[in-house]
Amino acid sequence: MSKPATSALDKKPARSPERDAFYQRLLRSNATPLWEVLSELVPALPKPRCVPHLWAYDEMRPLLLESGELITAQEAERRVLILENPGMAGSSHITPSLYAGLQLVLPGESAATHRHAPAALRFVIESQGGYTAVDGERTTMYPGDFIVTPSMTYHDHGNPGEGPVTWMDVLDLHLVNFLDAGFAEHHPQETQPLTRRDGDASARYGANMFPVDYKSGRRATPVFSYPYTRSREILEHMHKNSPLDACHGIKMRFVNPATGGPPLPAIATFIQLLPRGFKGAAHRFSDSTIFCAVEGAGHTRIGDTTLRWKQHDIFMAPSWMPVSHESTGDAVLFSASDRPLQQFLGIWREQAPLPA
Ligand code: 1HN
Repeated sequence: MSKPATSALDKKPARSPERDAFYQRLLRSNATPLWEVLSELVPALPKPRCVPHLWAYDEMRPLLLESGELITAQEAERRVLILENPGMAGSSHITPSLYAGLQLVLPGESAATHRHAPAALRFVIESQGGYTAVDGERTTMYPGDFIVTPSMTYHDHGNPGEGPVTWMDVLDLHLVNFLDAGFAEHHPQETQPLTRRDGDASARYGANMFPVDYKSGRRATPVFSYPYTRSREILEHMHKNSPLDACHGIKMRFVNPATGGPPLPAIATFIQLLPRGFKGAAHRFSDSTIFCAVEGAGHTRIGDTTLRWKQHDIFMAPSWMPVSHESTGDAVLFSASDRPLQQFLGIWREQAPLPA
């Protein structure tokens, strides 16, 4: 009988007292046999430690508000509840590469200006007049807005409005720390001076025109904010004027208008409409993904787990597990993953739809 064309690298050689004694001696020379660890180092398929999980906003919001009674934004630097994947408890991971948290800024509060090597995105959940300032420009936050803070840009937040301001933060800090390339510092002023007026970046770079002398010095998008009013309008337009994708419904990718690539070098972001009664086909992808329900309700099957979500819930799907979405009413999902990094490395994979 001939061997199959491919076979997994998961066979381990037998152990013996002589071999074990040799392995022990190797350790003293800071060496170890590859054949004992090969299958873990080079798995035949992804073996995610992360598990599918959902954080219900109904459960998280009271906890977030409770944190607001215990600590000020000022004392905390950032008042955030980290969303920890139960499969990677204690490590501040929501996916193998990404960190996510829920941040609260109460009326009258501000969070001091700082900058750091990790890039961040905010996905706004509640805001009546909250703002984030990036590189000398303030952006007012509205629910559903997607806002970026590129690596090493000074940023601060504030809430001069009425109710609490909350959003989801996603940062690529684990990638930065893995590379031992983390740097961070405060701005000399708690609130950075404003050098451009609200809307400047969007006027300069977000209108299908660029200043003629624009030089792209960095890979991150020069547009800080992707307002939900616009993305929702586009989803509606696409829904009326193009067929639904069997897996994704109507799904759009946010872009850096200077490159056509992702808004941040290592993080891709998407927004998708699952029209009322949508029953999506199963598919899988190698980028573990964070989802946030912007509108509506539905459920997502991830492997053997069914996660029921409604507006403002956050959930994650680990690498390569079959995913299928269903919506009850019209629903909108925002999502984020390390896809650009995997694509840069040439390792990103997708099967969409999965063969039945
Ligand atoms: C950070 O700077 C923010 O600026 C939020 O709002 C979360 C988590 C880790 C490190 C820096 C922010 C963060 C963070």
